[in-house]
Amino acid sequence: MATAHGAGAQAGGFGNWIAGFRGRARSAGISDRTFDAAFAGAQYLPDSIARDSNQAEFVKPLGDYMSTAASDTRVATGRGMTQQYANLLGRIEATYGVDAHVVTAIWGMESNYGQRRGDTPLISTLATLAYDGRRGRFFEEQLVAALGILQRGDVAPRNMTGSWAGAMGHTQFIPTSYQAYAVDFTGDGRRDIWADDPSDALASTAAYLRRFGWQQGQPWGVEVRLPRGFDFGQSGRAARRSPADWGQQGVRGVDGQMVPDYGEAALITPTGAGGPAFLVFRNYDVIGRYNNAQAYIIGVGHLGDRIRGLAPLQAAWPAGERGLLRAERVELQQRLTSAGFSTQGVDGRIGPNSVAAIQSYQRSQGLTPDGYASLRLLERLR
Ligand SMILES: [Ca+2]
Repeated sequence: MATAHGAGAQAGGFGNWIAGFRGRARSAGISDRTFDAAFAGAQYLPDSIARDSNQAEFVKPLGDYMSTAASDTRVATGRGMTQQYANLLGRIEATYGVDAHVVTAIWGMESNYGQRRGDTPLISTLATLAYDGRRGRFFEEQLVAALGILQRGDVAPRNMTGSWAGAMGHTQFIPTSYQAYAVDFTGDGRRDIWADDPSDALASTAAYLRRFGWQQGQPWGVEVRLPRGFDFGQSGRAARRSPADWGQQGVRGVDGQMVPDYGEAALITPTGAGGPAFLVFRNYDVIGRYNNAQAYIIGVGHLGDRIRGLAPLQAAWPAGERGLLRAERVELQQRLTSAGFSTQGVDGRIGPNSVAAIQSYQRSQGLTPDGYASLRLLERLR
């Protein structure tokens, strides 16, 4: 680990690492000419390492996350963008069959509509993280992809910038995703996701969602109301039924009507019985291919809905309650198992067995069996 080295030793080690990496890049088809142009002026960036190491696990309360993700300002700016770029977004929607408000929402989440595309030199960032980071292999793969992008001539080395973690452009593609999915929508032969003009970046995002099965006109999810005495054992991302089946269980839209048949849906309650409930459709999983964190998917989906003109959520998120850290999830599993509610293993991941164990425990305590691994539940078990 570099933390044991002095700064000078680090710089020297970095130079040696680049020299060794040249051979591996060559084997991956990168010419010396591309390599030299890319690494001219490349620097070790201690900030990237510090930020990567300090990415301490912090689980923001979902309500706090959502109030930023779909803040009034971000909604208003997004609506402005759909007007300013109505023509472009309309053509992208017609080409890829992905709803324009969802593309706009990803743009808002990833770079605040292009305002924060990242201005760190990408090759320096990726080389630093490949040399010195805790995920060296991953970043070396990204670095090779980035050199491939330069070799193809999509962007000049000086314009290839990104975030401290190597995500690039308006919608923050990592180099391997760019290589696989980015498109040239302007027709100039270059897939330019870095320029002020967001055309290629937004089209690339639509192409990506289409590739993973986006169904035009299908919502990501709809907020629902659950009937009194609802059996939470049916909830969870894996259990899919038709909206009509859910309707028979008493599940209704917040308008009191049956949820229209957009396809099979799972019922999720991200903060347990004490917060919003949603029926989520296939498009929920498609957004998850961008970033599979539940908060992110709901954030994008809801921001898109607000941009489209739909109302805020009706149910309130529970205030101030954060999610469990990994060590706490492990402890929860251990305590449930010792109390006679086996989670069938202790891995820190709250899967179906853990949910079932939580529900059994909740029933035994006369609590609503929503299976939600909350801090309060852990405290009760301590
Ligand atoms: Ca282009």
